[in-house]
Amino acid sequence: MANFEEMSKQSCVPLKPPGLVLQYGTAGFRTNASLLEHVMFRMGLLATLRSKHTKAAIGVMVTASHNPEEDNGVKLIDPMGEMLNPAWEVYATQLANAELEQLLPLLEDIMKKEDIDRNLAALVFVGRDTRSSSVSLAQLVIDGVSSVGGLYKDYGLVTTPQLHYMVCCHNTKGRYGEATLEGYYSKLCQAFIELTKNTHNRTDDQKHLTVDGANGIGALKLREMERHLKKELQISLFNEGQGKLNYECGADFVKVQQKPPTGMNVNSGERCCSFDGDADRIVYYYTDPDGRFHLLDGDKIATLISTFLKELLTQAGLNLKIAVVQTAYANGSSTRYLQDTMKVIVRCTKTGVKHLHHVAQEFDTSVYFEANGHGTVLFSRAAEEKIRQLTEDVNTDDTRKQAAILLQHTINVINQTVGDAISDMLLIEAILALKGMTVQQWDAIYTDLPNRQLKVKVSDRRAIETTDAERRAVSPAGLQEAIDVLVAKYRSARSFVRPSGTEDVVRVYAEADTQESADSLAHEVSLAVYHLAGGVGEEPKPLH
Ligand code: NG1
Ligand code: ZN
Repeated sequence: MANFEEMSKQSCVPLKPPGLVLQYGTAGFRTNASLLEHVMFRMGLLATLRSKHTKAAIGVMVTASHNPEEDNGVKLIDPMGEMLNPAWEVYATQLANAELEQLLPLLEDIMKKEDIDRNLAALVFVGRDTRSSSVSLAQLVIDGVSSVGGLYKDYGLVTTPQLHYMVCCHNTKGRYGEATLEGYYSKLCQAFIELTKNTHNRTDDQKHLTVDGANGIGALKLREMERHLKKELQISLFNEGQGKLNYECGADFVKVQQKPPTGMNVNSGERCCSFDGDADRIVYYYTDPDGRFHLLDGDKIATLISTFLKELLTQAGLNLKIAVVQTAYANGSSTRYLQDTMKVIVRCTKTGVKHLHHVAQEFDTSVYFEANGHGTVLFSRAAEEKIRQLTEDVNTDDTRKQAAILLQHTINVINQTVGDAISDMLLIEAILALKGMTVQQWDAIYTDLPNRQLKVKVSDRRAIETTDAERRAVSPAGLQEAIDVLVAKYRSARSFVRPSGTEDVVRVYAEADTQESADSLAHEVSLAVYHLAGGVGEEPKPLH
């Protein structure tokens, strides 16, 4: 720790703004970029300790995803490319909030508790998004790593899922792929080309996709990847960075506003998609000849992918359990379709991909998606092995073998470490090509229940506590009863409230048989929250 002690004496260590308290939440630390210098340095320190503890490379990604350009944030990535272990989130919060003189004792304390050998080597992979603040903030992460003698590899501009991928590749000694951008592009694109190779008569229309890059890193990386696609996918890219990051564009804007992004030509009937600011979310959409907007969100994506996988597993004659993992925000129609028509296992978890990822790991094959478009597919080791064996089995018939080969390519096109807009896009495009399906046909698999999301400001959002995967409120007293009474007034209705993990608000979700009912229910529930959970500011106003 010699260097660190030197640095703190020389006051090179960025100071914590007085009184600032931050929490390592579902998306790591996230706030205005000007408040994050000390956090970055300290996450460099923590990543170094984590690397020594796990004897593996650890990732640190500097991004605030879909939040405004003025914000920034940081997330740590564990050895297999997964989110940071929850026990270490506690250390992250302690380090971020410690006063300077507490830092060294705190590091000593972590090393003691976790039995870390300080003489071990450490390696930290650093990546950043396109925010103007990200260059200097990523440098502070590196300074933190170096101050305690850790080694680092600076990947510069990468999407969040690309950094997760690099960490996994490195720590599996290349079994997952090569830990370079070239390695990432060639693995995913080769799998895409193999998947689409035998699709007949694909027209130029079917090969064409309009993409909204949210003016962020995803746009840059798509451009880099383009030549690997060998014209099998022809992309018209908009919002490449000439406009402001996430401003009136990107997956979050499109999902929440339920309208197309600005800065993009949306021609009637054409298949379009939007990435978010760090390219770990994707949503699809099109407009019909009447100018009506149709959104295909994470639930529609999960349905398309799980249908495809179930068909292939059946054709391959493989007896592997398939599950879809959702959150309370999943549209009720999607859950019903998956359970009743598709007959797959459906599980509901708390909001936040780490919860979905965790439950997904229980099954042979699982598709997990948040309605906002963050999600991926996981295959257990045993499932991957069975598929691989079948591709090599000389005694099996052609149908089974062909299905196994397609499953193999599907595994390779997917980024199993985390939701990945680029990888999800390639998988969706391949499925549509293989099925000869239009975006309209995909949309018609089931009809979404009209829904509405609102936010309510309260004095302390922790007043709301929930249970049953956030679908029921247990406090404050009387709130759930009030919601039950309101829901009973509408047809096919459902509503729940929960404190946001990333904003200082309570989120309200409602769905019902018509948009008017959904809007009105959401409003009535907002009022109940306002009155029973300490609302501040003006009383929520009706939408119409
Ligand atoms: P919060 O603010 O806790 O609702 C939001 C999203 C999550 C997740 C996180 C992390 C909704 C309703 N919530 O969380 O799904 O993506 O941000 O970015 O979309
Ligand atoms: Zn994101």
